[in-house]
Amino acid sequence: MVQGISAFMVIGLIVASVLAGVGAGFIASQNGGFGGIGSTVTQTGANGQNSSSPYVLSMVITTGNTFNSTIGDQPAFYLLGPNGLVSSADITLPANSLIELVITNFDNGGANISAPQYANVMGTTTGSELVYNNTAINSTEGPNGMTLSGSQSVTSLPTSEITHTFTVPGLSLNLPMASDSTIVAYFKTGAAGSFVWLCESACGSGADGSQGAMITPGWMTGAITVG
Ligand SMILES: [Cu+2]
Repeated sequence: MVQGISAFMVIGLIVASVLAGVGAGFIASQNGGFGGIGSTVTQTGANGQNSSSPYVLSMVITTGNTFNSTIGDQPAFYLLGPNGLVSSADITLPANSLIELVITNFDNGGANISAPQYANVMGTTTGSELVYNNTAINSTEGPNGMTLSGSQSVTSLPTSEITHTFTVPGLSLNLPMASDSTIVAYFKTGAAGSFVWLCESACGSGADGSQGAMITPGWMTGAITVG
């Protein structure tokens, strides 16, 4: 009986520790940091009203993914879930919600964007995106370059620095990604619906780079279900 009570108390301590950890994540998220993975935390504010932290969508762009024996390696977007990387072919987001999108890009190759507008950050709540650890931009720093200290808020990127974009035309969202960098951006979903996400930087195969990964769900395009 005594042992049973002890075990119960240990479980209680573990639960309390987890809750404390979630609280810390909420604070970091409000400061523009990394809040967690696919989590929504509801807190009660000082005014007694509930407020929610963003729903966090974490993505990773890797290289060295074998597309097939003819084309070879292609870059790909993945979702970062609780058990590791999973396909980005189908993304689900809550409706009418603030989304914190974190994309970590391990690709250092450049690719031409399909139109100049895709160098601009579009559709975020702040009109900007935060860029972290962009070694490529640091190395080409000049009169129009950027000096990064922790992170920098940008409204566009030099076209020569862009390796991929995360673009959702139906949400008017465009997030340019520079080499070897992480971005954090915030946007809001509206009513339930189905959307397409894609990359507007010609990083695929074929003569103009628009084939292969560029047109294959789970690589450089996919579906977003808001609901
Ligand atoms: Cu791409």
